[in-house]
Amino acid sequence: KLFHHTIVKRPGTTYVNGLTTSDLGKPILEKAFEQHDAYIEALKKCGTEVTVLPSNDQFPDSTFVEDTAVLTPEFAVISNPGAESRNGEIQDMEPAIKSFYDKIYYIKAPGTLDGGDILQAEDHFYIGISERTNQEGAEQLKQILESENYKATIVPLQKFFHLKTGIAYLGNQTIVAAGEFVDHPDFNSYKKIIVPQEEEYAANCIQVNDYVIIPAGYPQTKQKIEEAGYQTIEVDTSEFRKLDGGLSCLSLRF
Ligand code: CIR
Repeated sequence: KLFHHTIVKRPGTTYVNGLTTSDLGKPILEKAFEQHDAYIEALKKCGTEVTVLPSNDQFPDSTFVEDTAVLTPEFAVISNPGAESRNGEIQDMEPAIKSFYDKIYYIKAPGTLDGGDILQAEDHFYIGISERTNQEGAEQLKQILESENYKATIVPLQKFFHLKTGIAYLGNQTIVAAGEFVDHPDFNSYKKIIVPQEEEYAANCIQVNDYVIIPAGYPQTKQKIEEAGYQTIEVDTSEFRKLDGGLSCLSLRF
């Protein structure tokens, strides 16, 4: 699979007021800006053309663009974010997505869905049911995907925030799995790179063309991914982690 484009959105000055369940403290804004710059550089190094959208201070969490859409080579699905304070983010994203896609579907209320709950492994999508994505939203997406000849499996989450908080797909039938996904029956047919519990955050990594971008500071996971034959790029995401954000959340890749 080849990714040509990525979309990111600058964090704004209200970023520090975003939603979080972690107790890691307030993000340091300057550092978040620097880390975001480095993230963009990594996406460029992977060979993608990066569209950088301006920040919008009305939405503190809007740098986490992944939650606003599900993109495939053929069509886009605009999500319906499950957090009240984030729902309006889709209005900013729509024009950007329309500039790349003619065919656009929408998740509609009462269905809610965050893109962070959607994992694509070749032609098979996994749709997590979480605090943000409800059964109705998951079923709407499943129907859209099946009507476009993709496969879709709905996966209720036990503990993870989003599906992709605990799992990534690296191509070659290989997944990176942590916590509840290590022995999850839905993922048993894949080759697994297992993330040790103390490095759980590193399960949210992204394969972009010839590289796997991983968060900095998780040496065991880095080593395992390299031993599996991948080249890695480390990006420090400490200030995004403070708001429950991982590497995947910061971009849309297509
Ligand atoms: C939120 O609570 O919505 C943001 N602070 C973090 C979103 C992270 N997104 C993701 O995992 N896809």
